Formats: sequence, C-alpha cells, structure tokens
Amino acid sequence: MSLYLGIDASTQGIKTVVIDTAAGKIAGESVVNFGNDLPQYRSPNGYVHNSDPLIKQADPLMWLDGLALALYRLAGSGVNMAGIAGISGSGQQHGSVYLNERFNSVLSLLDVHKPLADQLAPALSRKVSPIWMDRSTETECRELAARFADRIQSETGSPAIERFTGPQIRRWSKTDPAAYGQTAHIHLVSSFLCSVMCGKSAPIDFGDGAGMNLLNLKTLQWDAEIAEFTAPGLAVKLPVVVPSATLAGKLHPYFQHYGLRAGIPVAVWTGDNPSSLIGVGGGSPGVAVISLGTSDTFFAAMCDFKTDPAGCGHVFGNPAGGFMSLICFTNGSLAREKVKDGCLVDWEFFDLMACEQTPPGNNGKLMLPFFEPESTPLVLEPTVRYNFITATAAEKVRAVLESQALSMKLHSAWLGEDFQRIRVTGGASKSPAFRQILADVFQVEIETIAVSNSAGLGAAIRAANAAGGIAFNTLNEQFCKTVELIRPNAANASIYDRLLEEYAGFERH
Ligand code: XUL
Repeated sequence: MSLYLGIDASTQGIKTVVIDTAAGKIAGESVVNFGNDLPQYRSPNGYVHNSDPLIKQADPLMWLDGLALALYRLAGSGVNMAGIAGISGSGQQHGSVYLNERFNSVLSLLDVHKPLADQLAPALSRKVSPIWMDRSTETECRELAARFADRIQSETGSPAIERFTGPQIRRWSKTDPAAYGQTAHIHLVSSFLCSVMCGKSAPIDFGDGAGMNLLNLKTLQWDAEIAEFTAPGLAVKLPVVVPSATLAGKLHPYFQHYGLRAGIPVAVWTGDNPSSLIGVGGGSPGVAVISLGTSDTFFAAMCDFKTDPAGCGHVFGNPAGGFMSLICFTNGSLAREKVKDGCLVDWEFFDLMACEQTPPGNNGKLMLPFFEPESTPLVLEPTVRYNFITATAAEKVRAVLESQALSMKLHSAWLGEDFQRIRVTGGASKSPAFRQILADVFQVEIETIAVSNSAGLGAAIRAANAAGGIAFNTLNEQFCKTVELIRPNAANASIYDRLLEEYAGFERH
C-alpha cells in the first residue's frame, strides 16, 4: 500500500497526482480544465462573467463535476486506484461555499448512480461562491479594520483583505440576510471538497483557515469576537479548525465508482499555497520559494510568527507545523509579457539574450511594471513608470526583471530570515536570465525542481504523511529533488545592494 492521491482544485481546473512511495515515482496524473472540459458552466477562466469587474464568483457545482471528471480520467489512465491508501487535497484559497442544514444528510446518502453536482445542489444556500479574485468588499474591510484596528493583523496574520473569506461573508450576510440565515455551514473550497469525499462536514486546517481574517493565530481557534462582528452567529456555521495532519474521515463508498477503496483515510485538505510549500519541499525554515506565474508569489516556512508592518504579506499555517509567509506580487508574468510585447522581442531574447547584452545593475535603469493594480506594494491603479527616458529593448527587459527581483527582496525583508536557498517554480523559472538575477540580488543559491503541479504533489505528500505516517523529510528526498543549481555571483552583490536602495526610493516617489 504505497500509493497516495493528491487533488488540487485550483481556479482554472482540477489536477490529480498519485505518488508511489515505494518506487519514489509519480504513478499517475489527470487534469481537468473548467473552460475546455465543462463549457456548460460558462467559466473559461474559472469564474462566471459579471458586469461588475470587482465581482468574481464561481459555481461550486462546477468544482464537483470537475472532481468527478478528474477522478474518472485518473482511473482511465490505468493507475491502480484500488491500491491508493490515502487521499488529501488543496483548494484555491479564500473561496467560500454556503450550505444549508441538509448538507450532512445529503452527503451521508450519496447515491453512486447520480452525479455529485445534482445531489449537492439542494444543499447549497447560495448558488455561487466568491473566489480569491473578488475585490467587492472594500466597505467590509474598512469596517473590520475600524473595529479591530488594534489586532486584526497581529492576531489573524493579515489586515482585513478584500478577497479573504471573512469580509466576503460579511458582505453577503448584509446583502442577503435571509439566505445567510438559512446557511448552516460555511466551507472553504478545500474543506467543502474534503467533506464530499468523507461524506460528512469536514474541518478546515490551519493553513487555509488563516486566509479568512477569522482565525486567531495566537490561540489557533476561531476568534469569537471577530466572527460575531463579521456576521451574526457566524461561529456556529464554521467547521472546526484543526492541524493540517488531521484525518478528516474515511472515503465515502460513493468513490468506489472510480475504483477507490471505501474507507481509506482522507486527510484534511489545505489551501493551494500551503500545499505548494510542501510540494516544493519547503516545509522547514531556511528555504524560500518563489513561484513565477501569472502573479509571482514568495513564500517560506517561518521560524517565528510575525506580521508584515506594511500589511502586504500574509501569515498562513504551515502544513508541516508552525507558520508560513506568503507575499503576492500581482504583476508577475503579466508584466513580463507586456514588456516583451512592447519591445517586439521573442521569449528567447527576453529570457536569455537581453541580459547577455546588458550589465548587471543595468546602469541604474529601473521600472515599476504595475500594468494591473498591485498587491505588493499596494498600488490601486495601474501604474507603469520608468526612471529613464530612452533605453534599448535589452535594457528594458533587464529593467523589468531586475526591478521585480529587487521588489521581492525589498518586500520580503520584514521576514528577517537568512534564507540559505531559494527554490523557484512556475513558468518563468525556466528563464536563465531571471534565475541568475534572482541569485545575484538575493545572493543565495537558486534551485529548480522538477515539479509542475506543486499544490497537487503537496497534497499527495500530505496524504502519505498523515495517512501513511511517512516523514516529510523522506518524502522530500523522493519527490522534491533539485534539478539545477544556480550560484550567485559575489561580484554583483554590491551592485544590487546599491540598486536596492535606488529601487526603494523610486517605488516610494
Ligand atoms: C493567495 C491567493 C491565491 C489563491 C489562488 O492569498 O489569493 O494564491 O490561493 O491560487
């Protein structure tokens, strides 16, 4: 019994991965893309169209159909489903699912002859789920910030944030109090899908629970006062909150339909970022992770609980124990692509040649590439600024890459951690130029890893740990090996120290 299944329910789709801990190999994978595979939900990017650009909501039934299809495809790939000994998962963070009092009975009576979505539909007290991209709760954030100015950040790990679940619940409880009143359970995407697999309402783990502005990270309990102010009677609607290594329950017989064995342990699910921390082997302090995607994220296991004085970074539970930081830079690949297109160059030039034609430090040329509103630093309107008048295409490319690396260094300084290594993942981690710039700016070794679905792998690793009792260190050695190492050039340290100061000043003014 050495197979463990991880399921990642992300914004755009669902991915599964099965690890074989005896062979140290990935035994199977499957992918579902909501836009392509479930066009009936009219959610090409994972959410339904809304005329208000601040509102981003998804149909939770789409996630259920996605889960079913991903398991069906996994079973069809020839993986030994009956050999799977434990399951866990991860979900896009902050999104919430609203259920009425029928939820538990619907779950316990799941009928294998009917689709999950059809059976769960009557248990929804709200047809849509706000997701992490929603920015409609500015008023509620202001109200929470005013009421708990002294402690919302220091005790929940983040200031009141628009996409976080608490402000989202507050807004809905005000706009539709009757439906809120009919709501018996409020789940995160992670705990909702975990509930379905266990056939009963499942707990929320510390990793994902910390993204709600409701969990007191000092007591590791829901904060009764903040919860009651957020929405009346909220505390009793929230599932219990537990450490990430907790077993939520046993697999419901419904899933025998996919060849899985009923009754195998299901470990609580977590958020996609905490799961990725585990999937890239970053569960212990000393290693930072930079994920270079549409947005760039910087995250790391924390030695001590502390919060970002600038209010940009967040603190979540680390599934391996303790806490993790997460800093989100909204303009990641989006900005790189805009600069590439603006310079009329291709990716080969952007990722390699531009930096061969320009010196480290770029003769001081910098840019602020906030083509979209930016979370770190907080910039509410698109803002693209340069500290130069003319530049070659190569200089513009180096300017965006160096400015992004400097921004990451500047805005992660509050962590006060001496990282020995940084692991890079995501599409842009393939760029040799960007990897060298990151190594030189941070003056640490940059490691690349072979994983593309780090959240799904993290979920499988967590299943092997919680259900199979296998230590994270052993699993890391098997599944999170370094593929390539990029060493910093010590000669460039002073160049980037100077440029960091210039960048900080440029960003401020
Ligand atoms: C983190 C965040 C996103 C979502 C979706 O705070 O909002 O990374 O987890 O991936």
